[in-house]
Amino acid sequence: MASYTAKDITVLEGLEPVRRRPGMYIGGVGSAGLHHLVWEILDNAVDEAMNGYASNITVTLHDDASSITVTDDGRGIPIDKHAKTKKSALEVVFTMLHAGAKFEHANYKTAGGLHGVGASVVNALSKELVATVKRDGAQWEQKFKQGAPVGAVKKIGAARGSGTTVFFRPDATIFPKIEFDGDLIRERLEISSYLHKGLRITFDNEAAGKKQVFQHSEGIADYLKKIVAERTATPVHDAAFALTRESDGSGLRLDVALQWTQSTDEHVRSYVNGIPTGSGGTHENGFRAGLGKAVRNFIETHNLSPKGVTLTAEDIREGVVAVLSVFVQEPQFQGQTKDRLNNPEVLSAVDSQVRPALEHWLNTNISVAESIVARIILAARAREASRAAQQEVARKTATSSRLTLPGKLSDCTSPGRDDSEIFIVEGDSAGGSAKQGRDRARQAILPLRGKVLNTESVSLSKVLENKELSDLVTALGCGLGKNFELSRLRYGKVIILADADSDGHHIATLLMTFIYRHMPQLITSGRVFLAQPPLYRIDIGKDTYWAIDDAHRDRLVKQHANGRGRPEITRFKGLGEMMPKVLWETTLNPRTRRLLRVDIADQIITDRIINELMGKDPSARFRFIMERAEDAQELDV
Ligand code: 0RA
Repeated sequence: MASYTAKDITVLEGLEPVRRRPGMYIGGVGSAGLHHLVWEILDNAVDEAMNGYASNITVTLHDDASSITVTDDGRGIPIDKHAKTKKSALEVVFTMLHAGAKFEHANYKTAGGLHGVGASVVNALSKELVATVKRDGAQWEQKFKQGAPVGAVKKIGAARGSGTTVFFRPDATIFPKIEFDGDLIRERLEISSYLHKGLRITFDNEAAGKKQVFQHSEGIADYLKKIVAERTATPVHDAAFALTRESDGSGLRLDVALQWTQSTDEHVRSYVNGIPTGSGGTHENGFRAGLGKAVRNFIETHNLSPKGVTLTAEDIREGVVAVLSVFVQEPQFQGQTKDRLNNPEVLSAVDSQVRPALEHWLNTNISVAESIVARIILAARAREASRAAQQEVARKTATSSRLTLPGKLSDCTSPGRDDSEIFIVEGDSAGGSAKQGRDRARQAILPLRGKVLNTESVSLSKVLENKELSDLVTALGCGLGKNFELSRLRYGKVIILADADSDGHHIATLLMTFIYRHMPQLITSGRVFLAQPPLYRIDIGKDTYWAIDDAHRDRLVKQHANGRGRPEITRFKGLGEMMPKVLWETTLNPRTRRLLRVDIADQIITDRIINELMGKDPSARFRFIMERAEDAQELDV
């Protein structure tokens, strides 16, 4: 079907079901559901761009942060009358559920999962919606309230060019809280501008008084650059591998950008029809398969296989940073959050595009390819070395457990794991106070001396060479990296106890970074905590109070000092200054202390923030993580 007319629309049903059960259509009426409305309208505009008709999109978040306008310069939604219903196509699009399903089949829909239910759902859930269309020299407008037209479409004047503008204000009788999140919208628009090369997207955030334009001539290759820079990963080669394939026989469109870096993990961001697929799926699997085969073929044909070590698929992909974007005509999503692609045909389609293209690229960039192969062989050797070290530790632990534990660990005496704790303490003198003040049965103390290695951009073998960190790994007993096993963890809680000053914050950050990078399961299983030692002692009359920071101190003084004389305030220089008994009462005793649980709210965001912050002001980094920790704060009594 070359072009569309109103007769192609199949009318299905009205909008009552949407207002009756909004959750069925947008997932819920909370913040995520509210933002679905924006994605719906945006997707329609992006579809128009993706199919080659629009090149500019503007999204305006209005002053009140509770209404949105999306404008595109596409063909404009048709306003001609539908033969059967005698309604304009525009009205049908906005008032009939699923109307639009029959739009040109050869086109791609951005939508997947919950998306794609269209403009009519947004209309149904809006207090007011105004659609404006420019076509054929005129401007047309139709208004709606709670999904029902307020009059027919009418001509409101002459116009040049073409396009569609949709203004909507969500209905407060449906959504308990209507406040759009400018940052969330901005992030989505920015990613869209990378996935749709050249598309110019303007975000006019009136609510924040800020206007931004996103446009990237190199598309996901630009996105890859940004990710590599954010992760402060050192590239193994300068120019990235990039592959763009317009629709093949099966209708698959594919866009890949890929670079090897010195980082020790693999980082793939994948998208299907512009929607992030956080749980991967067949497109990612096809990509990995093609990548692996291309590299193996290259290594074999050039006789580069290493002696004494076998390359695994993980070795080949270590340090890879990649963006994969595919457009599939009928995507099927699965998984709890519907963010995994399930179309089986996509696996072989992506594999068979990536493999020859990458192999060809390697063969035409021989010196680059050789550095990549060297990088891969190094990964394999490091893996072998760390496995050997790990086995050695495991073997010793199995035979004579006490002997192999680090000498400076003061272990707890009770064998029960779940109610035992290990405190990682900065410095020997603090370690001494903690050792005397602790509950010997349940609390172990591991003092760390001096600076912990910044592990952000360091290989696993370097990590294991660092005495402080290898002692920590041995004391925890659960291994790290690919050899991590939570069941071997020797304690129920892992508690970082650092001074309340900026040096202490720095050390705590380095430790958290280490744990996050090399044993993230410790954090995701909720076993890592920050102790909160006091920074001030406040004596007022006969009473003593402890404050963890300046604000806390001021609060306590205000609360307790009136009319009781001058409060006496002592600032601790470090944990080592504190009497063991005081340390017990304020920081160690499970009945009186407060712990902050370290939590990862969002993997990608945390990942990026850690990368961005490492190497800058240490206290700032830590504060952030403290705030994160406080987000998920739990009183641990
Ligand atoms: C189908 C046909 C035509 C335009 C559109 C859909 C269209 C829909 C939206 C939604 C937001 N912006 C849009 N822009 C265009 C026009 C077909 C023709 O003119 O031949």
